[in-house]
Amino acid sequence: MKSCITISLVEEARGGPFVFWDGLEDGCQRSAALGFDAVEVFPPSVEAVDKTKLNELLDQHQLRLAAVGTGAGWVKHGLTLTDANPEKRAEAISFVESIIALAGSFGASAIIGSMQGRWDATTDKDTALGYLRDALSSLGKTAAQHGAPLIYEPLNRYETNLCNTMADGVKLVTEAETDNVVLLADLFHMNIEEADLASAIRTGKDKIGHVHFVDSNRQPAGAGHMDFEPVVAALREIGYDGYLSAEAFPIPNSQAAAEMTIQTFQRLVR
Ligand code: LER
Ligand code: MN
Repeated sequence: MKSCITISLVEEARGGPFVFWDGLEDGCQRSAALGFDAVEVFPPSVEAVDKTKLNELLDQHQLRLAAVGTGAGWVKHGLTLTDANPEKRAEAISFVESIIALAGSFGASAIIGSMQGRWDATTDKDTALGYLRDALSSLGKTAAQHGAPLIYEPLNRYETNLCNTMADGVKLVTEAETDNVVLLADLFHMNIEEADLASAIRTGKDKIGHVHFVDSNRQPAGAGHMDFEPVVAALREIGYDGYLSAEAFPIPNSQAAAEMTIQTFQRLVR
């Protein structure tokens, strides 16, 4: 398993659960200094990312780009893949496609989390899940053309009412018309929704393609009451060899959160 840490470039999301907030240069430099293997970037749009500069930074610091988040599609542009309006759904698809192309050029995956949206009075649950399944089918195939899996993230009940658990996620990605969609096991969401995190990981099995590594209170791993040993043991048991990516609040600050994360990672994994 490899270490990874998040860098948010979305001003509107300030206060959210990302570790670094002060640009790609600062985030890459600090991550590399602590020995992280990779970074996960949360951009406002593809236009906001200077690809040449990012390439140089990754090269210079010997870092990989693990994944690129699409959450700004929702936070900044109000788009979801389950919007009742077909034009908005199409816009949401093209936003994600642009992120898939950006991520793919670095051999990285795009992540669909909050862009999944929710069902409501205008769109019932089956209809919304149908939209989501169709979107994952189409976007998963697009991601395959860019040489990387598409990552889909079940979220806790306060963020979506579509898919809250690993079991829900397995059902959804298994129904998609492609096997190129994998699941993101975010330990914070799982701590709210799952009866047992280790058995949920066993349920996700070979479908799990990314992990958000964070404590029970969404603070850096080591700052809450998460029992990480059985979680890591279950990840080993299923043969997971992807990233443990720190998606956590920068508490008490970005640098200290990154330091705590890498210490916990080394204690558990190395
Ligand atoms: C949202 O809560 C989350 O966990 C992110 O990874 C997805 O946007
Ligand atoms: Mn997450």
